[in-house]
Amino acid sequence: MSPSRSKQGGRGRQQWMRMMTSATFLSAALLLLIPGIMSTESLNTDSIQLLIFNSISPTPNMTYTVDIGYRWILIGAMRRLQEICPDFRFTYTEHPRYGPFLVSVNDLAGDTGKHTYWELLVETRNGTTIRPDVGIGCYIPNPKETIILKFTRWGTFR
Ligand code: B12
Repeated sequence: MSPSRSKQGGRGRQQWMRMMTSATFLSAALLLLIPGIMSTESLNTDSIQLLIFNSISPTPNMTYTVDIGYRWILIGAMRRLQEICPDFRFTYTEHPRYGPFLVSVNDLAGDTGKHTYWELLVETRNGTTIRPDVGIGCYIPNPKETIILKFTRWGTFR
């Protein structure tokens, strides 16, 4: 093999190595990007509505729309809404057995002394309104549902 040919062969190998290194870096970068691109949040196109309704004193209703991810629980969607919408606020207490109990919405709080609370209702996709038998920590909204948070009074239970 002549010296010049061996030089060319060396250059070819160098080029090939450079190509391989770039390809490896490109694949690694793609692998890093894919989880971001494929995240539930960016893939989702589903949303729910939240209707805030005061049945005790006449106050304008408020309606919010929030995108939801796959099988988010309601409190998760409410937290998401609170993050992106400064108009929407809520507080809750944590019951040791039942989980989160919704106490206030947009600064209006239920009051045990006055027998007032925020009731959780859901207008389903077929138009019927249900009263879920679980709270905001357990209910999993379906896309396109309207969650109704209704400020109301309770009667006598026991
Ligand atoms: C009375 C009662 C209420 C009253 C409580 C008023 C009060 N301060 O006394 C009111 C009307 C506010 C209420 C509301 C709701 N309730 Co209720 N409630 C009951 C009931 C009938 C008795 C509770 C009780 O007094 N226990 C005796 C005391 C000594 O024990 P306690 O642990 O201290 O009781 C407290 C908790 O039960 C708490 N509480 C009551 N309801 C709920 C619901 C949730 C999700 C949480 C976290 C806490 C909680 O309030 C009680 C008083 O502080 C129970 C059923 C039962 N037989 O137990 C359902 C029950 C606890 N409620 C239930 C539900 C679903 C709700 C609602 C979500 C209904 C709705 N769709 O709006 C809402 C809560 C909405 C919110 N704001 O988060 C479910 C909870 C099931 C679950 N695993 O999530 C139960 C078990 C009834 C059922 N469907 O089977 N409730």
